[in-house]
Amino acid sequence: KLRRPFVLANWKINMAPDEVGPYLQTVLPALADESRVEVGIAAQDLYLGQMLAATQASPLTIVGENTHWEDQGAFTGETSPKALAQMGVEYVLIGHFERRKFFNETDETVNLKTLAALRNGLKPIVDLDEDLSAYSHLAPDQVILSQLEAALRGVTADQLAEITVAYEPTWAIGSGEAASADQAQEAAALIRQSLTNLYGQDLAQKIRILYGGSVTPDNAPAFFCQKDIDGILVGKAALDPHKFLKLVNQAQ
Ligand code: G2H
Repeated sequence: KLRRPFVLANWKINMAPDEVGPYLQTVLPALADESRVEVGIAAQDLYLGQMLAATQASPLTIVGENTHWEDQGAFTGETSPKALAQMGVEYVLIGHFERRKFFNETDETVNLKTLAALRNGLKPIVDLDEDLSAYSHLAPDQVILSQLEAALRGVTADQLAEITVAYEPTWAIGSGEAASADQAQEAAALIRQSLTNLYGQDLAQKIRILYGGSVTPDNAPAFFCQKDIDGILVGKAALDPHKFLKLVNQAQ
């Protein structure tokens, strides 16, 4: 397969400190020789050090949930992309729909953060959300494509290979109502076409596009079957390590 599937849990600010160890103890042995699929967990900064230490001999990838766009300086309360990279974090989520909605992230800050991640050797997972309310004057496909173009402004062809795109229709997140696999495939195909227009077909074919929004072990197989969907970004269902492993096993 041209693109290795990616199953990514997004813990958000769930999970108590004393739950992190037991969760990893459940998941890590089952992943010991997993090479068919890339498996990651995005967790709040507080837990990253502990998780990196626990997963040193494991294929599990540790992902940051956010980064600032400056490498260092007087930005109290923010997370330095340079520090994330030096800690050994490999990927960082950028522009998750909750960041856009609750923390005023804009296309411009998403772009700055994407460039900051790349500059520091972190792989950005760029989230595109389909927030129909904020863009009611535009068609949904234009919403995601304008977000994609804005996020990638200044990203070179060489850098594009480091990027993963996540498509999360706002109305499907945490609502229990996932997009249909067909709807998600349509959006993913549109994103890939746009990547082709911007960077050419060879590169666009290599970029992974994830679907996120109320994914469960019941609906995941339909997403994995889609031609342009290369993985899933999972919130709620992944808080249960057994469900998370089930999703990993379903990946194809
Ligand atoms: C969307 C998703 C994970 P959930 O935020 O990013 O969460 O699976 O709970 O809809």
